[in-house]
Formats: sequence, structure tokens, C-alpha cells
Amino acid sequence: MTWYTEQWSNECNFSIKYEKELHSEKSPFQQIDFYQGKEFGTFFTLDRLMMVNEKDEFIYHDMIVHPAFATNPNIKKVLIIGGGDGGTAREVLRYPSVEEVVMVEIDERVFRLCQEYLPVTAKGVEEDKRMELRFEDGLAYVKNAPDASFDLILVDSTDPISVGEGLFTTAFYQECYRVLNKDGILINQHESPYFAEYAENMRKARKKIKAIFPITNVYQYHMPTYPSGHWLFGFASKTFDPVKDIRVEDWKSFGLKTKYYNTDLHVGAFQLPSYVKEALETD
Ligand code: AAT
Repeated sequence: MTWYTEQWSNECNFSIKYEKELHSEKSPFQQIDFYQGKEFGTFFTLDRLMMVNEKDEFIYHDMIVHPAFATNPNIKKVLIIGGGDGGTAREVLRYPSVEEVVMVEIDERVFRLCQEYLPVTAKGVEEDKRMELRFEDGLAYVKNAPDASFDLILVDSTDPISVGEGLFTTAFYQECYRVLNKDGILINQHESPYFAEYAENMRKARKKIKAIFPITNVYQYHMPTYPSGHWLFGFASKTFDPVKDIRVEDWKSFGLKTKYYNTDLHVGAFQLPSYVKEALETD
């Protein structure tokens, strides 16, 4: 028995006890480690930061996918950037109305190892006929993608350090805008308001996206294993407002059973604490 410890700030650590280290390697892009423990089940880290575990992955993957579909139930073409564990694709593929999903993950090793050790997120993704899997840089992919070719872009990325950095740039958000159709929605991993370093990332991302999209929002969810447990996604859109335009009955008619997301929570998730609102409004 030993402990996986992650530094959440200079003065605060988070630890999980694990029984077994399942795998460890350095890919061309990052350090990858898989562990098995009791409390959170199997989990993996990239560059020693928690990415996914069996116990709370449903929260993140429900929240990155379903609010967009409840805002626009006619989404057919989806681009996922990152998301190598497969959890985001798994939730998108639950919609029979989705026709095409392109997933662009920079590190094939993350996906292959999740197929081996984390079937809860990766199983069945590669086999779905609607999936196109590409192992390349997401920023390079959007630069070359045609105009107005997707209804939804989901940026399921690591933090803005090392390989994930390009996915937090103005150039990337501009390409996303161009690649989205006229009703397009962009959802992005938006960091956290609580610890200073993450809050700074959050503020910077907000400022850049706000300068490009006409409708921009930030929404929150509770993620026990990410620093502070309070985590955010960005919702940027060309036409639809996620709160005013929510299509409750249409979403319910998909008949999806979700463990975290529901349409009441959808509305509440966009109501942010005052200190978060203030931080997001400060230039
Ligand atoms: N589904 C929740 C898991 C993740 S992992 C994010 C993925 O983004 C990783 O597999 C990483 O390899 C991939 N990635 C990073 N940079 C790029 C890039 N430039 N192009 C394509 N894929 C990339 C998200 C965890 C969030 C953690 C928050 N603390």
C-alpha cells in the first residue's frame, strides 16, 4: 500500500492510497501512470496530474457532453479534441442522432492504455462506425479543417502546460469558431476558480473566448479529484444561449439515463458564486 500524491497548490497536497501500480511509461508527449486503488478504483495520471478515475469520471463526462445537447438537440457532427480515455466519446455516442464523431487525441498511448486498463471509458469507442479516431495535435487539426464543418466542438484537454498549451490560445479558439457551423457550440475544459494558478488559467481562457464568440458562459460541477473539487467548463456559442434556449422536453425525449446531469442541474450549473463571477469579469 502506498500513496499517489498530487500538489494542488504550493501549500496543499491531495493523496489517494493505491494497491498496485498497473503501468508507467514516458510517451513522446508525457509521463503516463496507471494505478489501482479501492476508493477511486483504477485511475491514470498524465505528468503526475489526475486525469480519470473510475469513481468520479461520470461527473466530468456527463457535464462536458449533455448541456450542449440539451441546448441544441439537433447536433449531428461532433469534434472532440483530446479526450484520449474515451469517456467523452462514449457519452456523445449515446445519442442515436449523432452521425459523425471525429476525435483528435495527440497521444495514441493514452487511448491504447485506456482500452487495456480503463474499459469503463474506452470500451466500444473505436468499434462504433460513426467514430473517426485521429492521433495528432488538435491545434494542427482545426487549422486544416474546412469552414462550418461541425455542430459541436468538445475540448477535453489537459491543463495549459506542455502539449495542452496550444488548446488555450486565441489562435485555437479562432479556428474553432471558423470550423463550427452557424449554430455551433464550443465546450472547453475551463480549469478552476479556487487555487491561484488554476484561477489564472481560467481568467485567461475566458478573456480570449469572450473576444471571439457572441454568446459565452462558464458552468460549474463538482469533481472530487481535481484541484479543490470545483471545476468548470466554458460554453461558447454562435446562436443558442444555454439557459434561455434549453430544450428540456426534447432532451428528455432522448431517454438517456444520466448519473450526474439533469435539466434542472443544467440551469443551476450556470449560476456561479460571486467570487467566480468577479474573477471572470476582471480583465
Ligand atoms: N476525459 C478527461 C480526461 C482528460 S485527458 C486530456 C487529453 O488531452 C489527454 O489524453 C492528452 O493527451 C490530450 N491532449 C493534450 N494536448 C492535446 C493536443 N494539443 N491535441 C490533442 N490532444 C491533446 C482531461 C483531464 C482534465 C484535467 C483537468 N485538471
